[in-house]
Amino acid sequence: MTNHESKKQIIKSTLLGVAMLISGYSAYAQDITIIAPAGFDSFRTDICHGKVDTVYYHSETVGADRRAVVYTPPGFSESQTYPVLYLLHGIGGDEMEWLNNAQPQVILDNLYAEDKLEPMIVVMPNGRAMKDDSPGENIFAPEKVEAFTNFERDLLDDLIPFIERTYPVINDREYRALAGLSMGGGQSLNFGLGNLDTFAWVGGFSSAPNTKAPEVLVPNPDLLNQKLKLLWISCGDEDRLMHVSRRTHDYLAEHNVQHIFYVEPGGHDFDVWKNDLYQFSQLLFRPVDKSVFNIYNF
Ligand code: FER
Repeated sequence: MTNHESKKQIIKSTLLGVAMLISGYSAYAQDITIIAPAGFDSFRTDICHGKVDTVYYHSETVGADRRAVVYTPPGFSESQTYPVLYLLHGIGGDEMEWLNNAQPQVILDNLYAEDKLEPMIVVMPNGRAMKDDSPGENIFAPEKVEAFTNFERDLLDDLIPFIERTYPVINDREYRALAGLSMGGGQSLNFGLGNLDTFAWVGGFSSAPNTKAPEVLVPNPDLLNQKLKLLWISCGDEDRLMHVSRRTHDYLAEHNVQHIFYVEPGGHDFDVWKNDLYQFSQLLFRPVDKSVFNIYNF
C-alpha cells in the first residue's frame, strides 16, 4: 500500500466508525462510503453503458454556436423525463476536460449498475463564454477569466433552455443540479446560490478564488436552508486553494446554513474530483437527510 492509499484507508475506517457511532450502527451508516472503493472508475464490460454525445447550442450571450458534451444514462428513453446535472470544468479545461480526465461516464455507469444513482442527464459545457473559448496560451488572461463570469448568462439564458428543448428533462429547480471543479466550483457556488429559483442542488469541488466572498455569495443564509436540497463544498487536504472552501464553510457554519463540508485526502487534481463526482452524484435527486451531513465533516 502506498502512503497515500494507507492514509485514505485510515480516514475511511475512521469515518465509517464515526458514522456508525452517530447513527447507532444503523444499516444506513454502513452504506456510506466516504472514499470511492477501488474499481469505481474502471470500465466494466458486464454492465449497461450510457451514451456520450457532443451537441451544439446557439448562444445569444456569446453570439456563437457553442459545444457541450452530454451524457445520457444507461437505458435512456425519450418516453421518460430526467433531472439534469450541469458539470463545469477548471481554468485550463473546456467541455472535454471531465471526459478526458475523469471518464465520468465510467464512474456513473458503474454506479447505475449498483443501483446507487438516480437516472440523470449530465451536461458538460464550455464555461468560458466568449467566441474563442479555448483555454488559450495564457489561461489566466483577464478576458479568459472574465468569460468564466459571463458564463452565468449563457448557462441560464442559452444552454439550459436548449437542453430543455432538446432532451426529455424535468423543467424544475428541484431537478437541476450545478457542480464543478476549481474555477467551475467557483462558478457553481456563484451561479447556483445566486439563482435559487433555478437550482436546488449545488456543489463546489476545490473551488477557486473566483468564488465570491461569503457575505456576497450568501447575503440571506436562511433562504439557503429553505430552498436548497444540497449544498456541497469539498476540497483535498493538500490543495493550496483550501482557504476558499474553508472560508465559505466557516461562514456557512457560523450562519447555520446546512451543508456538507468534505475534506478528503489529496491535492488539486482529478483523483479528488473523481471521488467528488462519485460521492456527490449519489446524493442527487433523492430524498436528503440533512442530519447526516456532518459525517462528511472531519
Ligand atoms: C487563481 C488560482 C486558481 C484563480 C483561479 C484558479 C481566478 C483556478 C484554478 C483551476 O481552475 O484549476 O488565483 O483566479
